[in-house]
Amino acid sequence: MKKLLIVAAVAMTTPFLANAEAPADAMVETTQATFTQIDTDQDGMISKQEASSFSSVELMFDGADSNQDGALDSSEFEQATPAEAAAQ
Ligand SMILES: [Ca+2]
Ligand SMILES: [Ca+2]
Repeated sequence: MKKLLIVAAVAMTTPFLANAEAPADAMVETTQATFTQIDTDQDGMISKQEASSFSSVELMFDGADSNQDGALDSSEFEQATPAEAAAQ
């Protein structure tokens, strides 16, 4: 019982601790989680069609596609996504 409470407490406070102590790591984790969410077919690339379901991603798509291949890979997405945008 006590252990369960501790796990629950850690689960609730970890995002805040991560933001305070390691903003870069927290940002990458959030961005990757967002990337996975947008990459609905899980092929490791965000196509323009996938991005069209997320207006904020669609808007930055062309600017983020630095190699102009019509899809965003995770590094393109990370570079183009500030932490605040990834959290939305
Ligand atoms: Ca995809
Ligand atoms: Ca690309």
